[in-house]
Amino acid sequence: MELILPGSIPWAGANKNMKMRVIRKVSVALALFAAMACVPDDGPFGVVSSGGRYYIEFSPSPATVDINRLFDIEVQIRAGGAEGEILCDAALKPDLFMSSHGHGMTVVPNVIRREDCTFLVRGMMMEMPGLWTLILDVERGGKIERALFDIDIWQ
Ligand SMILES: [Cu+2]
Repeated sequence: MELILPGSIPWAGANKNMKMRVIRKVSVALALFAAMACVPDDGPFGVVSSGGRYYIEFSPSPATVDINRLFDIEVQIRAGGAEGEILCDAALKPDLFMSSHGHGMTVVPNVIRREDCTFLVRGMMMEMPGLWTLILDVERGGKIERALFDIDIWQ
């Protein structure tokens, strides 16, 4: 399986509830500025995948994610860009990783594909405050493309 690794990551959005913020790696200031410019509070947060073929977006549920508490995400995989059609022949593999500590989650989430080809990922968890990376790998046609979202979570 060929894995296409990500290049630059477009900024996804910002969560104004001050519990969790999805940020761009390069500029928190830009994220805060964009938040003032009426970016949706709880997502969806979207990026173009590493190979450029997909637009992958997610929304957390509940919108306010707490440390050490299970939450779900809804994921849509679109062809091309944010206005592209939702793909029904792609597989999703989600993960959460805390790179500064070198560990992931202590739980294994359950990936459910719905009839409308969106995904419900049940049972994700961030066990501690800090910077996490949400990894959404999309497998389609023998290739994997990756979307990364930095998530800063605090108490
Ligand atoms: Cu950690």
